[in-house]
Amino acid sequence: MPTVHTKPFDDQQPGTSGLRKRVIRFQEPHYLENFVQAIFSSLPGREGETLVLGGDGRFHNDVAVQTILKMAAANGFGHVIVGQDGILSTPAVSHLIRLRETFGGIILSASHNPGGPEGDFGIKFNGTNGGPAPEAVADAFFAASRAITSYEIADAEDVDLSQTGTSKIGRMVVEVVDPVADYAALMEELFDFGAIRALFNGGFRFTFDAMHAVTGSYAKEIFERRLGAPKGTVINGTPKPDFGGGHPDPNPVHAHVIYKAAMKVDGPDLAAASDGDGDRNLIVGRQCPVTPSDSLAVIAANAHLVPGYEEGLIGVARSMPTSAALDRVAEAKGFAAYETPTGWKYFGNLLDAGWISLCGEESAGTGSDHVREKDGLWAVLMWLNILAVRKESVAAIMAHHFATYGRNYYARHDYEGIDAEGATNLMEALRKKLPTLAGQETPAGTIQVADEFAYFDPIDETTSEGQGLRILFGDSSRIVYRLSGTGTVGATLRVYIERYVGTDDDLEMNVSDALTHLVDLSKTLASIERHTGRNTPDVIA
Ligand code: G16
Repeated sequence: MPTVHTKPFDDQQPGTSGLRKRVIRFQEPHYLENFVQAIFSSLPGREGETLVLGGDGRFHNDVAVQTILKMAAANGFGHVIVGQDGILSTPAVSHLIRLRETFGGIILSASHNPGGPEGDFGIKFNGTNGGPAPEAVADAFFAASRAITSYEIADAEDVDLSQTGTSKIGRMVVEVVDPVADYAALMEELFDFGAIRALFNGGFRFTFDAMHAVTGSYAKEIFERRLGAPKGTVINGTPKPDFGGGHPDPNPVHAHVIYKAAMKVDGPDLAAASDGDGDRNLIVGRQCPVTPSDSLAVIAANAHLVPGYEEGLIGVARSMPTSAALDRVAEAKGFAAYETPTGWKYFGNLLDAGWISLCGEESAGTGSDHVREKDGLWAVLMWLNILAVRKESVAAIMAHHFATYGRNYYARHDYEGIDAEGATNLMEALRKKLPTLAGQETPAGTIQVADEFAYFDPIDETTSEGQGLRILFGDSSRIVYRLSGTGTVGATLRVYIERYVGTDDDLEMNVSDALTHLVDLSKTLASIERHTGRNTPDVIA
């Protein structure tokens, strides 16, 4: 097996979710190979083991899959299960790892980031539990990438991935599988397909935007074939390497076609979308957008109506910047609630230990213990199943939810592509200021606590520092600042703004009106304009 000599690249530190860079960076000679070898070299006991491999089909997916197959063979793996045409959604990879009890898997995706030759590419490793490599393992990949001098790659022909079946590279078996079948079967186990079918038969109007990304084939199979939704329910359902020139981010801007349709008086009962690799979701009822944080809370409050969760939830978790709407449900229903840093990898231990059965993030990710990734189609099926049982509109369910638990008004302001040095300076200056802030009176209320979030993992007893700067007010309002770990150009400052109002307060305010004072304060407290040159965010999520 040929050994290829190489030199380290200095930018292969995984971020919030694996290594994400521009496609052109990944196309540089040895760049992908170095990182793959860094992964393999950091994983003892891989000899003869089985790996799952697939990606969201974005530009460079096909090339990278062939390279990784040859490297897996040269690195001693015995078997690779790969999705047909090299395609598997992120939750489907997680499921396959668990179903087939494999050593782990490699996912090729830059999630909701744009694709195509000018777009982004990414790679991450998921372990034997099906979840993203924990921080310490990702750090080991980075350390290995900095010390690399050579990599192993089999001298072999490309494998035909267009048909399911098995072939070999040297002694390693390559098994090409249908990307959809096992995942769809899992969904049938968790949800009441009969009830959802009856919902569609009763004239319920649903539209799903697959954004020319990986969920197209999954959504057509599940919604149109197995659940009997009318043909055409799934739009943009053909996966394309450049996502049809779009940006596969399921938000009101990029999924505007279904969003606008749902906001009309005669719009569909439910509009939904997923992202590049199928782990994020967007939920919009007729004239009723649902924030990811609220969606998570509603799912937690109603999960017992769904067969896979009818015994009730054990516990729940959310990432720190996610609104505390989930906590209100947990408190009322008597299950434990945990607060973790941003990144699905931090839920893994809690899920594996059986401490939580449901979790989610403000960044449009919701999931449960059925896999170890967030799962876009699962979230949509959750809503469909809940709607089928409750026989109410999304708006009625939301109104009832707020009337029961109160409402967490919430917005995330993103300042994108800002100068990295300015972003670091902003965070550093604010960090220094934190000790002086508690007790300060502001137009948004009195600051009670100002600190930097650190997470102590109760299972493996590790601590993750530096996970966001928090300004907390006495009425449960808060402002949180952190820098994104998924961007590929400059830095992105995320400012999360939240205000809780109780059930006897105004539950129907316009969100920006409800948050005005906090938004103004978020800008002055951190001197955003001085450090970034921007006074308004690029995106309000
Ligand atoms: C990834 C992670 C999520 C995280 C999100 C945003 O999602 O898996 O856990 O919440 O990035 O991270 P950041 O705020 O650092 O950009 P995805 O869907 O991009 O893989």
